[in-house]
Amino acid sequence: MNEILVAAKIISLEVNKAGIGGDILGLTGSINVHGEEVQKLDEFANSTFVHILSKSGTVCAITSEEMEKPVIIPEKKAGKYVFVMDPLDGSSNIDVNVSIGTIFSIYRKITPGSLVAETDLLQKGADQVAGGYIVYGSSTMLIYSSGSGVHGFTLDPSIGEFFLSHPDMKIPKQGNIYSVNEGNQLIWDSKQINLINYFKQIDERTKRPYKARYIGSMVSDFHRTLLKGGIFMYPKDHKNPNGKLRFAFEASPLAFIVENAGGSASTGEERILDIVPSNIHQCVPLYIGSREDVKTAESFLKD
Ligand code: FDP
Repeated sequence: MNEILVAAKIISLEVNKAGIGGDILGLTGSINVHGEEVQKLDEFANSTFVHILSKSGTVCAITSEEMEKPVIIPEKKAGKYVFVMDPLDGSSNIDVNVSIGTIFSIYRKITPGSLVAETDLLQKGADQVAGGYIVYGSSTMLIYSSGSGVHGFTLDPSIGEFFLSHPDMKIPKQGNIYSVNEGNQLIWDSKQINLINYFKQIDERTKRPYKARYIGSMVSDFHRTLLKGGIFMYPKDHKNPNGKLRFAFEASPLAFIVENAGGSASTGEERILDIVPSNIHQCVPLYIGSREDVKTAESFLKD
């Protein structure tokens, strides 16, 4: 956790001065494994985490949304954990001064011996040792869980330390906000359209109509959902039959957080944390947030 905090402070500083002092905004010119243009800050965040963690003696492998293949740490410096990250989520918001973040998961190496096997890298979401995220927003916050409660820490930039500001966070049982890229409506199936229409209907008892909020940085949309309740969705559509969000780097760590805060996360048909991915870059549809709202989504989406 200490190594993660050091990386977070370095990235936070860089994000806060983006636009001045150096050439850090904009594209690198390369395309990542998901076919997305890589921003300079994506690359900076990725290499900062890899650099710090690979020398920490605590991890044996690092997988990242920005790297096609895992980094395997040489045996001499390897530890017993696998670190999984989306180093800078919400890339399309970097250049417009909107909150972005880092999402991470930590798994224990499960195979004996020094070799890192595929089964170490492709573990069930529920087997995380810890999951969390850092949001670089109006303040920089770390939210994490190691399986007993969710705790939030805010960076005091004047002394460079994180302080416990949000102990034992709980998500409201039901919210009144839905969060989804509604521009995709014409490529959704009818179940998804019916679900959104349900949230828009008027019914005082169930707090409808819900408000619509969509930042387009999952980490920021999720942070609001955790604090205020409601549901964040990235459904499957005709363009992305498995959704757009990555299981290991985005869905699973946030599912771990939300469940530990009393909420739930589902593909619409199954619990996210029950999934064992078949490759490190696998995508899943995602419905995450207040328990009652995710239940409502599932009732529309299950056959
Ligand atoms: P981005 O492409 O900007 O990196 O995972 C990627 C992500 O952002 C999420 O942070 C965000 O919720 C989603 O994609 C936004 O996708 P759309 O632009 O398709 O809505």
